[in-house]
Amino acid sequence: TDIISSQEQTVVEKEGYLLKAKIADGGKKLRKNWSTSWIVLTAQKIEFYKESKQPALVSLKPGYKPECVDLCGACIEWTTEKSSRKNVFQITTVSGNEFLLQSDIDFIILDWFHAIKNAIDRLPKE
Ligand code: I3P
Repeated sequence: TDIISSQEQTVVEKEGYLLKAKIADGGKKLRKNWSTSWIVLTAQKIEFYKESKQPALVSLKPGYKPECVDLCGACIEWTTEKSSRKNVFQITTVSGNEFLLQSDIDFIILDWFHAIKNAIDRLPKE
């Protein structure tokens, strides 16, 4: 079904650290800058938190907002062309934001790929 309850929207499906590089914002190319990010996946979105040994505390700081990625209509695909690193996939949002995510550890990046792909596939396309 297309109807996602408000409870489902806030349930964390997966969270953990990955390397992240944002390579486009609203269709405009950005200089690639890899950094470790704490990533939180819920039914409709991904939140990227700045690296911290205590991500939960960072998120409690007044005014701190993670970068939020709307997965509705987004695309996810493996890429070997956009990085010299192994195990890289790209998420492209409807708004033209592009993110690369990477882990050297095969099962970690595979789990993330499938979790995000499943979330996208469950959502309405726009
Ligand atoms: C970039 C940096 C990135 C690299 C990128 C370089 O240089 O070394 O790590 O991407 O390659 O341009 P700078 O720090 O000077 O911006 P990968 O690690 O993903 O290969 P690219 O230009 O081929 O994307």
